[in-house]
Amino acid sequence: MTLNILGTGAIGSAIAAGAAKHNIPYRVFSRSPAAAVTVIDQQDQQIMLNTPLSQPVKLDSSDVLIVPLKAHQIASALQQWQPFVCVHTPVVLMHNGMGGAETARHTLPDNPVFLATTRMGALKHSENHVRITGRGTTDIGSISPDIGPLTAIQEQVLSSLRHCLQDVVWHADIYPSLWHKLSINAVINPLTALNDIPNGTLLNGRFDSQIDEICHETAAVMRASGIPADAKALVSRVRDVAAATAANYSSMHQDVVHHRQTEIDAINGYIVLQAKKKGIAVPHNALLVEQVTSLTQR
Ligand code: KPL
Repeated sequence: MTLNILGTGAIGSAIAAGAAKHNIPYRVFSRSPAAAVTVIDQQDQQIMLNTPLSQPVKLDSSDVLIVPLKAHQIASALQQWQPFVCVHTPVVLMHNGMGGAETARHTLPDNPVFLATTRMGALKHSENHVRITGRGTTDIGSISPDIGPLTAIQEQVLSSLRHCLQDVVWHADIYPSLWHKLSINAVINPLTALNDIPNGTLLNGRFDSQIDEICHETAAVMRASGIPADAKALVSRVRDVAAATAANYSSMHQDVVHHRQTEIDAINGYIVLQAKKKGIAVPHNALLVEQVTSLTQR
């Protein structure tokens, strides 16, 4: 199976490096002309990736399209690729927040689509340098929860990703994992961006009541969406991730610093949207959306 990886971001480059190390065929695509990325792995080994291609190529069922882009980039990427994939080409979406599944259902209604979330650490230091900073599990599952054994295509996608990312877990229903990642991002990302702080500073006591309130709202929306959730457990996971990534700046913090569009609509915005559908009040999440949006419109 040939991996076709969109973009030269940290996670996509880490997947490509795994493919290069295990002699799995792969291509990297970048819309704008880009130099080859060098990935430094945890053993300090340097892996020079293939030079990105700037135009899509025709894909068939022996290819997989991997889309580790931001949620707001997915619609235009899938529209660009739609004429180039066949209905059997599997597509893997990996992004913070939610919304990609709906976009894929609309643009590629007949393709096998998978949703994944990873806890692997990878940082892009410069335009063409990525460092893998930590191992972490990648969770993956189909866009519609499965019943029964894995299909051949699911086995192939899982096996290709396992070669590249090692610790990959298949879920018959991926949505609880996606919601749990969302609930962590919904706290750490906006609070670090708004306060211009690294993740660990969220543990200094000053943010405790805000963290509790955001998690209470998110847990209520999760339960109303059929995902078991307990606010106290969410708070404790948020604190664990903030402690484990204490020195890091969140991706939303970095987006704000570099004047890039943030993922606020796919993270807290998604919670607000689902809350509205279920008639749940989520004033803290709504305020975060407003504040981060106005921060980036200045
Ligand atoms: O996923 C992250 C992000 O920055 O987007 C966390 C888990 C918050 C780590 O920084």
